[in-house]
Amino acid sequence: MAADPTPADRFSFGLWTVGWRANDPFGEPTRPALDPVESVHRLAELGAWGVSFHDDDVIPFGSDDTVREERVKRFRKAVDEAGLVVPMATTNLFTHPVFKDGGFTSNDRSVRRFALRKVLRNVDLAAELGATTYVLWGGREGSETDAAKDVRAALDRYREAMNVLTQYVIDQAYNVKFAIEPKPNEPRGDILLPTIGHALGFISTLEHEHLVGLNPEVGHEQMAGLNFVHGISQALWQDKLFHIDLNGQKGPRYDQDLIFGHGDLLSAFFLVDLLEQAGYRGPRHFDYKPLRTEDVDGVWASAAANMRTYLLLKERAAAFRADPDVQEALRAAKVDEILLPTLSRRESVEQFRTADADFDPDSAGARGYGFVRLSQLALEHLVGAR
Ligand SMILES: [Mn+2]
Repeated sequence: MAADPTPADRFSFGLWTVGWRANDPFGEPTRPALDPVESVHRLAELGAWGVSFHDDDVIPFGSDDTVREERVKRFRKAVDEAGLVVPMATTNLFTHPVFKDGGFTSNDRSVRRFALRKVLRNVDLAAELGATTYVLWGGREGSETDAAKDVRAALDRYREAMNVLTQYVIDQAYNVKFAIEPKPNEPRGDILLPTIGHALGFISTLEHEHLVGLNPEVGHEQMAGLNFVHGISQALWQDKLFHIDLNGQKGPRYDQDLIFGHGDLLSAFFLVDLLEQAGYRGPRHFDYKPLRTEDVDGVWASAAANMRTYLLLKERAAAFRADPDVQEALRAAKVDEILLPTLSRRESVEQFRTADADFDPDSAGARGYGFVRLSQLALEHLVGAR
């Protein structure tokens, strides 16, 4: 069975995940606040490699410079002592009431200016702590009523913010790239840049688009009923998978933030298979919430479960790929034939149009592809039946 996690696996956690006190819209917190210093040490002991943070996770909103410096120093010392890295940082533009109509796209210009300054300040801290990815989750960028938001103008303002931020990291010579995290809804009724596809389209309009990619989250795409493996495939195909948020979700409903694999397990299997096959080198970042029913011991059990599930799926996916029966089934299903260009090299369109005179659509239409056999082989490897 899978080995224990090590820093070589590049597992990272947000401070806000294990630190979530399990307050939900209907209930109070069920757990005490965790000291970020303790979280850092516990995550390192469990085999994690990195820790990420929102500005407000480390420095309480509204802190003066003295408190800010003291908190940053304390966090940095813990990270160094624990031997962790800080691969990613992000900004909280959603908790304080000032952001109730968004940060970058609030109708109120003074709020937009405040939000952008808050991000710039934390980008400085991210660079100082060595983070190379800066995530932007615009959870409050959106609306509940289409009467209230000029979406075309809001996208102009979103783009303006991204252009300012990318120009800033260029001017400061920071080794920082931005990763947009799409989500369809929650907390806003409808969030701007709701899916991987919307975000990719938006990024293509930016001044410094090479500095902006994606941080897709399993549950966010699945909330929209979309295939996460397909979305990640396209992000990889466009060299835009800068970071990834792993968790679990059971279809289109509220954002469940379950442990990775504890939602759509078959999709998680194919996701790990894809990331490993594609040679994705970024962090395997868990953005989940320990169940509200758990005590602090349960928090650490859930952190360990995320990493163990990934490693088990990685082992199962490798066994699937190595199985001669699978390799034969892949060939029979012509899975590798899609690698061949549809037109031959130097085949002109004129030649092409008159080629294949003997092709019989009826017999091609009658042939089975054998995808069921492949799918069942994958399932059998996943459950350990092979
Ligand atoms: Mn996330």
